[in-house]
Parts: sequence; structure tokens; C-alpha cells
Amino acid sequence: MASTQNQDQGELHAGFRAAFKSFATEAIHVGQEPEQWKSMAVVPPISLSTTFKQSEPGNHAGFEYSRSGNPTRNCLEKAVAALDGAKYCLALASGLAATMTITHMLKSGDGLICMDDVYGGTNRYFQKIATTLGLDVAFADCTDLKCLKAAIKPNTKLVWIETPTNPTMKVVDIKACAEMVHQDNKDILVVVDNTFMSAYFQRPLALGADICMYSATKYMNGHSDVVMGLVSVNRDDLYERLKFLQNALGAVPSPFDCYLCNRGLKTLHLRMEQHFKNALAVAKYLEADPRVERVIFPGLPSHPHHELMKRQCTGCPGMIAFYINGQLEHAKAFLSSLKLFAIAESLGGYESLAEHPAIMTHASVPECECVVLGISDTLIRLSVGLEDEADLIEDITQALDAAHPKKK
Ligand code: P1T
Repeated sequence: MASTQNQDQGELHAGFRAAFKSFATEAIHVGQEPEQWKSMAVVPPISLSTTFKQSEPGNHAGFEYSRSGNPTRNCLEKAVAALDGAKYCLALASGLAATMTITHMLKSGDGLICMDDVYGGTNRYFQKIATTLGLDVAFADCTDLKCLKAAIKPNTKLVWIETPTNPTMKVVDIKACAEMVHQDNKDILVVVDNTFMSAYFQRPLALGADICMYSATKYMNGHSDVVMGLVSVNRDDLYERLKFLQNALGAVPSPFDCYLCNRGLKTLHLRMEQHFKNALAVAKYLEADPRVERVIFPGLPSHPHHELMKRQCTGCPGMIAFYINGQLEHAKAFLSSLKLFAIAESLGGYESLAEHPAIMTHASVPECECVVLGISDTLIRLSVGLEDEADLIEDITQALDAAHPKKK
């Protein structure tokens, strides 16, 4: 895989892993071959048909029923598998549908360890639903290998890592965790939620993870117009099981959404570069402002896991968390004053978004856990989009001015 220095991409990427070879070419061509269609369509057609004619019972041309397999979904799955350096990919109806489908690989009594800081909906699914199915769910800070090791029990079957975490941007060493977990028990599945990074900046499977998943609603689609999940694997047995569950549970995306996400992938490399550039500029600006208590952006040397980020990834996405000085009223004033950034949940689209995790995306996380994790009243999360850098900084400046008016 990549070396640790990326010379081609200049200063922005200094010290990071080199970009994955032929990424853009594969995003544009793999799974998209015109020869697969009688029409030789260069852009994969949207196959809306729910069912496919068989020449005799049981004899079909590769497709039977659209839940079990769909030509447009196939194109997307092949492209994503290539981008993840994986043998297989499966598309699901949402990120949480992907989480649910993966979790269904376990049975009652099995243990699942989840990174302590994860998307609020993932936390809610594991705490409020997986436990009612009889799973033994525990949370552990996977940035601390000793903590993760201590959480492993004889019934542990799956370790769920999110990195960087949502929203406090902790970075987990995927390779170290996967090695340690597999040394303990090679059958424990290590799953990485790669939503924040996208396939362009991080390849969990090459780092030792068994399963890589995404909320494709974010960077992978990138245009805030599709809700989708993606799951990539290399192992044949995992693919067979997940493929069975994709069909048997039935949480599949529509062909139209598959078309859109496939289209979004064609510019993933360009978008991620610009997200990185814009986010670094915004993070540096915030860090220099005395009205900001602390900025958490793994691309800044001040981030405690900056060196790990460079070792593990090819760059940083547009996600920034920061604590504004003051109290809840200051965070609210900042958010309400933004003009370009929309106050909205979600992330990873071309447009800039801002949100208050404690009130919005992580409202379902119990308050005591929020305190431990640092999801406080003054924490603000930004998803820096693709607008002009100067306009983004101007918007942040005027919102900071509104939250903390300068004394006359
Ligand atoms: O929304 P959905 O496509 O179901 O994906 C869930 C999900 C999974 N993993 C991560 C890391 C996520 O961030 C999400 C969704 N997150 C948001 C909606 C959000 O604003 O953080």
C-alpha cells in the first residue's frame, strides 16, 4: 500500500500516507463497463424493475428480484469495493441499516464492544435495540489498547470502531486494535465505521479490519441527497453471510439512490481534497481566535492523535469540532448567526453545515456519557463544505462576533 510521504500532493498532505494508487480511475471505471449493457450505455442505466424474467423456472440472467440483486446497485457495489481495496461491497438502505445488518451476524448471548464515542444513532441502536435482542453490549475507549483489551470477554464476537469519532474526533489506531483483538481471538470481527474518512482517506481493511462500513449519506455520496449505507469485506464467508442478511433483512437502497451515489463517487477524490483544504484553513483560523477555547481537528499538530492520523490516513476530511468560550448561550448565538453554514444534522455534503451535538445528533446519548466524552454545551461541530475559503472564514468571523460582541 501507500508510503508514508505524499510528495505529489504538496504541503497539505505532508507527512500523510500517499494517495491510493489509481483511486480516481477506479472510481470512474470499475463496475461501469458499457459492455455489460446491450445498449453500451456509458453511464449505468437506472434499473427500476423489481423483477427479472426467467427463461424457465430457476434459469435467469443473473437477476431474479430487486431486493436480492439489482443491476444499478451492482455497479455501485463494484465501484465501492475497488475503492476500499476490497473483494466485495454491499449497499444498504442507510448507515444504520448497515449497522443493523452487520449486527445480525451475532446471536443472543454474543458480546459486542463499541468505541465509547460514536454517532448518537449507533450508540442508541446498540444500547436500546441490540441489547433487547440479547446481545451483551459494552463500550470502551479504543484509543487506549489496555482499555479495549480489558473489555474483551470469552463471549466477545465483534469490536465496533469509529475513527475519527463523532463528534469529538478521537482517532483510533485501527492496525494496533485489529492486531491486539485478533491475537486475543482471531474470530472476533473488527468493524470500522469509515464514514468520516471516506474510502479516499482511509482503508480499514488494509489495516487489518474485517469489515469496513459507511453511512454513504455523507462523503461517499457527497451531495446530501441520498440516505444509504455501504459494507465492504474481503473474506468470502463474511460476504456470503452479509449478502444473505442484505436479502433476508431487506434493508436495501432504491436503484435511483444507487445511481446517485455511484455518480457522487466519480468526484470523491476531488471533493475530499477540497474539504481537507477548506477545513484546515477554518481550523487554523478558529485555533488562532481567543474566543475559541479549543479546536479538535486531526489535521492540526495540536490534535493529540495527529501523528497517528498521518500514519493511518492519506488526509483529513472536513469535520471540525470546537469549544466556544462561555456557555450554551454563546454556542447558540454562534450557530444562529451563521449565514453560509446551515444549522443542520448530517455531514459530508458539498455544503457547509454546523450543529450542536448535545442538542442535535447526540441527544440520545445519556447525559452522564456526554459529560465523560466532552459532548458539552459549548461543543460545536462543523462539516466544512466546498465553498470558497474566504467566504467560510468571513461567515465564522461574523458569527463569533455575534456570540462574543467586542467590548466598545
Ligand atoms: O444516517 P445514516 O445514513 O443511517 O448513518 C448513520 C451514521 C453512521 N455512522 C456515522 C459515523 C454517522 O455519522 C452516521 C450519521 N450521522 C449523522 C446523521 C450526523 O449528523 O452525525
